[in-house]
Amino acid sequence: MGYKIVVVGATGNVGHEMLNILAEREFPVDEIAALASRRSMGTEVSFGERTLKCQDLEHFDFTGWDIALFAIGSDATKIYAPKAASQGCVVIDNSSLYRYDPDVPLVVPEVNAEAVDGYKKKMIIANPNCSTAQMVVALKPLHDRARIKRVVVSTYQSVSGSGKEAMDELWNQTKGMFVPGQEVAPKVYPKQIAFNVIPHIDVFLDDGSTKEEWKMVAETKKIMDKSIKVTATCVRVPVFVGHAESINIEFEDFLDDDEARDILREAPGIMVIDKREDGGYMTPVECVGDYATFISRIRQDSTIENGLNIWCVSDNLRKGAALNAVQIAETLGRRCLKKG
Ligand code: 2RA
Repeated sequence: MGYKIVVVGATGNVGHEMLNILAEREFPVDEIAALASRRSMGTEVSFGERTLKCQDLEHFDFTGWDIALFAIGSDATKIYAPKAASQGCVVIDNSSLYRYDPDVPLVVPEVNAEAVDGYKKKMIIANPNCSTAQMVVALKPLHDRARIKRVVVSTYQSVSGSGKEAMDELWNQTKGMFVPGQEVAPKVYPKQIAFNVIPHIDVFLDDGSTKEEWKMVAETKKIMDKSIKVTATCVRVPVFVGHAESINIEFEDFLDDDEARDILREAPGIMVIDKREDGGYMTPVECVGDYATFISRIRQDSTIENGLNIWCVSDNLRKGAALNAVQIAETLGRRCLKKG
């Protein structure tokens, strides 16, 4: 006895990955529906060996469906998530719309799986921002051992985080650099992304930070511990898939790098690739398609009493979005929606 699953936004980067991962992990699916906007109605998407034809989200009735994985923008989510919830279908939402709602659990199963138990309040569970998800997976085991006081993180975020149009812009802009007359002006991004880095993701806030940076602060506090101080600088880089992060951590208690490495090696969802030699670390192009959050460059920060530096890399479409959403569904099934 399995679940009736809906994937909303099935034609986008994350929606595609949700279908792939549901199939890869053999999630117990009795029935599955792929939904998209009216203009994408009829579009075929893969679910393992099967091909699904996208149905129209606007007229879909969620009654009798168990879980809906949402991978659409906040504006559309605002319309359809409450509709699905009111029809008895639990929504796992990848947009930022509900992440900061005190009545909606914000969940990374390796960190706060028990939070899914609170789904009944709104029948909605929120998926964190991609840059937050990989970071809290890395921080949680270290926090449990030596209590984190402060985190300083710089991110190197791939263009797939902005969607397919951004990936096309990077590709065409890069090609255009070498073919006279085929230059491609910035459109998705305010400046050239090819052979460049852009210290600006999402909108600017009054204090000079960006909303992407604010998300990492607010979400880390909600998922892990509101006492942790976080400051972030989020940067877009000319990489197609895979986010990387340089994370500086200050603890309450001393934690040496060898012990930290041992702790991380045993922690859920983490793969440590950390040798002090050429190539002894993970890079974004190598993480694509993997489930793991990779940790490298583990070393003491001797400029403060209890400091550590780490390098963290993960597939932003997987652990950063689709995989985490499917893991939430798995956790929800185990803890709250037992079948059969
Ligand atoms: C980005 N985190 O990388 C944002 C949304 N996926 O663009």
